[in-house]
Order: sequence, then structure tokens, then C-alpha cells
Amino acid sequence: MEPSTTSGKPIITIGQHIQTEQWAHPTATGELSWLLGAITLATKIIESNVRNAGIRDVLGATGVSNVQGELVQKLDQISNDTIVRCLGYYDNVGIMVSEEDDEPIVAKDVGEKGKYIVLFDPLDGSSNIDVNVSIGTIFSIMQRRSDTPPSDAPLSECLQPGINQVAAGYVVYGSSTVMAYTTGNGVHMFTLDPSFGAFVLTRENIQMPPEGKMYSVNEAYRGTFPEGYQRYLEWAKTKDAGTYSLRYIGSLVADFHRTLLRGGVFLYPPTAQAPGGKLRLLYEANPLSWIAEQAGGAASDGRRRILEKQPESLHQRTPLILGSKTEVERVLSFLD
Ligand code: P6P
Repeated sequence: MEPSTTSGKPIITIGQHIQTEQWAHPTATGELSWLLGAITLATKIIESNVRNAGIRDVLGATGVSNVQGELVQKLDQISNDTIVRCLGYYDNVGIMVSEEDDEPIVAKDVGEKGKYIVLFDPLDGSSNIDVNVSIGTIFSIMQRRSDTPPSDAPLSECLQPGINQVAAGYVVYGSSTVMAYTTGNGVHMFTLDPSFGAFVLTRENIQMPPEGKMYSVNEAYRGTFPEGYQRYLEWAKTKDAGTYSLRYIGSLVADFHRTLLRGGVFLYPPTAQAPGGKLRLLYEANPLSWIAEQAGGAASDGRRRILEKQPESLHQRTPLILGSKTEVERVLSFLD
């Protein structure tokens, strides 16, 4: 049974867990722990806005579009501002990269002290907000590679492959609010207890089921997927494949959270509308791919491991095949 605040089992908050992780690294300075704590604070504030969206005037669009060409929802902007305000004014955050901002954000020029780059999608799936479908926040943390002042940092500092991440996580605002994170020492999951506003440990060292008879894809675009993907989807419907189910929420964090816990595979292939894929490499694919791998899963763009891709631009998109190792390998076998 999962520990909870009433089961008599230990009550461990995410702050205590992060601290324990830090103590396991004698050279750790505590800065990353602080950073994860600031992100946790931001997601609690976002959660409060999401839960009250129908009551507070935060539903609907702002009327402006972001760098992705998507209409920015009010909650997108509020969530983005919240993360910047919780993170941006501390010396260990040098640069932030957000889905909502064309350029990197340097909230405070802290000189060579700003050792971390925080990359995030403040509210993924926001088109679902107005219809009460689960949405989420995704974050990735890297270290800067030079001691130039952040405001003079070349863009290349932000364009690091996913293998360089030092921490990654997501929060899914669903029937409950759940955060999962990794610092490279397994994947650990926490549920927000709204009665006292803390994320409490509910699952430690999560292992994704190695197989799962569930695939998650928007089949409406099937006709424009590359042929190999179409062959996989045909196969998945045959008796040879066994009984696969299709589950697609249309909110990446929710579809990934289910895949992490139940197994299966999420895929967003190249389409006619998005020939390079739709999902963003730096602050969607990289963090979720690292979490998947840390949980024993796999992540590919159809040709190579997501975490080894060298980003060419800040908001670069990528095809994404993400989930149970066996299921990802099965999809790849159709693409050869
Ligand atoms: P489609 C939401 O807009 C999002 O960025 C992801 O959360 C989700 O997985 C994907 O787009 C859904 O895209 O084209 O199926 O609506």
C-alpha cells in the first residue's frame, strides 16, 4: 500500500526527500536542493490557480500568441510568471528558458554565481484547461558551462543535450496533484496533501513496467505519419499483437504519467503539420525522457536516443517515442 498521512507509515515531504538525496552526495552544496524547493513552491501556487480556475478569472486566452504560435492562456502566463518569480531572483539561477518566452530569461544578473539553467514548460496541455482535463508543469535543470555573466552568455549554453541534466521533473494537476522528480538516483513521486500544503512521498524508485499493452497517439494524424509508424499502428490492432488499448488524453504530462505507472508507449511522430515533431526537445522531451530512463524505460526520436540529441535551437521540436523499453523497441523495429 502506498504510504499516506493516515497509514501509519513514515511521512516524508519532498523537501525532506531532496535533503536526504543531498546528504547522499558529500560534495553537494545544497544549491540544487534549494532550487528544487523553489520549483516545488511555484508548482503549489500554480496548483492553487488551476484548482480555482473556474472561480478566479484565470480561464480563457490572453489574446496573445507565444513563440510557438499558440494562443497563450491566462493560466499559462500566470504559471510562467510564478515560476520566474519563485526562481529568478536567487544567485544560483543564472538563466531560465520557458516555452512562453522567445529568448532566455535572465531575471537577475548574478555574474558567475548563477550556476544553473532552469528550462520549463510552465503549463503543458493548457488548451485543456477550460474543459477540466489534467495539465502539467515540466522542468529540466542543467549547469552553466562558463562563468560569463548570464546576460552575456551565448545561446549555446542553453543548447545542451539531455544527458547533461542534473535534475528533471513534472507535476500533473489531475484528480490529485502529483510531482515526480529525478536527480539521477531513481524516480520518486509525491502527492500534494492540500490539507497542509505539502508534497508527501507516495512512491520511491519507480520502475516503469517493461511492457504495456497500451499505446498513446493522436490517430487523427495517422495518414501523415511516416510509413513505419503506420505499420506499427496496423500491427497493434492485429491478434498477433494481443489486446492493445489506445489511450490519448492530449496532455503530454498526463499521458506520460499514465505510461510511467502502467507501462506502454507514447508516440508523437512527425506529421505533415509538424514534420520535425510537435513536442519540444529542451523542456518537454528531455526531462520526461530522463525520467523514463531512470525508471527503466526508453525514449527515442525514431532514430536516436532523445537524451543524446544536440539541440540546434531553443524551442526545437522533436518526434517522440517514450515509454516501456520493450514497447519503444517494438515501435522502432517498424521504423527500420
Ligand atoms: P495534438 C498540448 O498542446 C501538447 O503540447 C501536449 O501536451 C500534447 O501531448 C500534445 O500537444 C497534443 O497534441 O496535436 O494531439 O493535439
